[in-house]
Amino acid sequence: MSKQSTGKGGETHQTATGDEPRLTTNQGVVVSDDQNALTVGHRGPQLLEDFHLREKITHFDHERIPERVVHARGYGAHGYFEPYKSQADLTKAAFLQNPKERTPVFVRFSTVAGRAGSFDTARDVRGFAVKFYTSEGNYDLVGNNIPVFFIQDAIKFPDLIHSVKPAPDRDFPQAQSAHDSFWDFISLTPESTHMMMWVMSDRAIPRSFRMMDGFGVHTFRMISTKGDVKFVKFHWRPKLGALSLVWDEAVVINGADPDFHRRDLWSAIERGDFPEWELSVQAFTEKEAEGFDFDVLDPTKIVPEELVSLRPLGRMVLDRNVDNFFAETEQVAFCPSHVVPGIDFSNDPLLQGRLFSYLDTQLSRLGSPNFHQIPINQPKCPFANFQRDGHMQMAAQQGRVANEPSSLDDGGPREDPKAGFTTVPVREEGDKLRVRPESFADHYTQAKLFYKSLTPPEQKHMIGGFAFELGKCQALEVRKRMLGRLQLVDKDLAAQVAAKLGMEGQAEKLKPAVPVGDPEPSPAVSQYAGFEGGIAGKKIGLLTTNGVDAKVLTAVQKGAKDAGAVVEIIAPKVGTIKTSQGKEIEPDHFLTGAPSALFDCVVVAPAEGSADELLAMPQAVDWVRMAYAHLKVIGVSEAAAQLLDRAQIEREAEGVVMLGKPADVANFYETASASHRVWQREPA
Ligand code: HDD
Repeated sequence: MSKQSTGKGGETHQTATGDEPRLTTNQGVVVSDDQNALTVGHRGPQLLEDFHLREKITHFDHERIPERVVHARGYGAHGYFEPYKSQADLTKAAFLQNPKERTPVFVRFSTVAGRAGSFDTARDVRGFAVKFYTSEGNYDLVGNNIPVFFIQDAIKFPDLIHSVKPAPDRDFPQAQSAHDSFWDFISLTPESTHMMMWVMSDRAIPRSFRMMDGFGVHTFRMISTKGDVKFVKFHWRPKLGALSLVWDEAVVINGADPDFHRRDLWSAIERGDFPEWELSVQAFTEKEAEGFDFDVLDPTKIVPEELVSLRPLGRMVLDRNVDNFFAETEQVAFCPSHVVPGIDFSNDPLLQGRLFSYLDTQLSRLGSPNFHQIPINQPKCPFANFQRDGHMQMAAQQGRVANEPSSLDDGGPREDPKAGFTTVPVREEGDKLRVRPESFADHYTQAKLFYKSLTPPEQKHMIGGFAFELGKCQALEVRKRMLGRLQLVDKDLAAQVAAKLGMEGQAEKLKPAVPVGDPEPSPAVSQYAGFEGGIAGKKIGLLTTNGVDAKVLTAVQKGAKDAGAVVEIIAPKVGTIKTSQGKEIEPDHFLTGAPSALFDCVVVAPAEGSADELLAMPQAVDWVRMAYAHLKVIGVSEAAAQLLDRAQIEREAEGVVMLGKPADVANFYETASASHRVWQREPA
């Protein structure tokens, strides 16, 4: 028996009413039926002449472009930069002159190793790339959240990245460095030692993009309006402070919300809580640099802030989410070679290699030398030259002349020696050589400086980081070599990592190329040494049940609002609940969908008499237990005290605040503000 279809797309058919634009092909032809392909009869073969079907499917087939070879997973937002005052004595860059002039920016944060579909809270360096659309052309400051790098010469970049990426035969592990080829490469590359201290520290598991430092890493140059030249190092510092997750929390979040960081940034901007950073530089002369006991051209070195202090230049605010992720965040093309008059490069060999690599990568990724015409990449100032044609040329340039000099077309663009970009005329001479400067040879002194400058909890986390990663590295000789490197940094650090690996006394004996110094600590590199308190930008999870005490709820919400934080409500089940005063509220989460790892501090306050409902749920006990293990401040109403008992947490434990009455909520906030986490609770 033959079946008959309606031929009209059934219930999904939504035809135009006249108010909305009509659905058309890319040629503008109105489509009459977008539900069914053109067939012969009701159940017959499809026809090649169905141009709408072919156009639609062909476009779909080509929707993906090659993802970035590194920094594939990222998230971006728009905003602005404004200088505090004119910085003319340091740089003539137009965007740093007028405090009344806002320069639009686009920022993309990223992880390095994972693919575009990997997860957000992997242990990894974070990219921090800023495009300033200045009145003198686009300036890209393409940095990271860590101020040093793994290697000193760009020629090693492909090896570094191949070592961290999934093994080519089996295509795992994904988005992580805890595996043999990475640690083998690192242990054979002593210059990476300083960077590895940072990557094994809390810096590699940031709490939020909004709570991350950024660094230009290399030494650049700035040129003042008078022509004076200085070396500079760029620093971004977040208003909310540079804060991190604890490792186990990061692991849980990867499963519970792989989009944790992008959701966090997007939501903050949507609710009008605009993240902000201060841009500073360390500025010093070439002469001063000669006096430092490290080479400022070596990207594995910081300039300690005790040596050259930060000079604040201005602030950046991110206040607008993208309209379209692909068009903007995916297609944005950053190149360290995009500089403006007043900013110039140094001879850092890593930077010099990058100046080539990024333009090349954009050509392959975006498929055309016209990638600057994509709206997100276009300068917002006028731009004109005689470059023509190429794939996806969007401009229809006019006139018969496409060259200069030319006497046939007087109106064409011409160079301007006064306003144009000029390179600092640095004198260079020497033999052509493939060498590593001897001034780059000290790989351990600054690694030691970093370790010495951390607070005890931070040191403990780093030891845990090394032990975890090396524990995943199966090659014994690699572990021994790495322990040998750590011994050169700090004997106690090496011993503690070795103890965790059960490898006491097995470190390989290694000799540094030059004697290791004994540096003074630099508290500025610690995230928590100077913690000033507060919970602005953080998230409080309130676990409750139907009938929640309206007074407690209001007190928790008010406390959060006053502190610039937000509260999310978690109920045992999906669906609306009522407060004790009968008001209906829509919880943000249901319990199994929102482990406490997603929140910075938690409150457990079930409705009067409904603690049993939570007690009956193992997830609720886990929720509290996990919050405790992740060193979070926990507020507990009397009704929920039994949950603490069930989770084997003492009521008097550090960071546990009993909420006998709504007024105790103030105490909860005071405790939560005092310290980023309850470090005293960490196991010895
Ligand atoms: Fe890189 C992307 C940062 C060294 C080659 N890099 C990329 C991004 C950031 C950085 C933030 C993502 C930009 C975006 O969001 O689109 N890279 C750094 C920093 C480095 C560094 C701070 C050292 C100080 N990179 C580096 C070297 C090379 C590259 C030495 C090559 C020789 N990087 C690339 C690239 C990428 C890239 C392959 C991939 C996608 C892209 O450029 O646009 O060209």
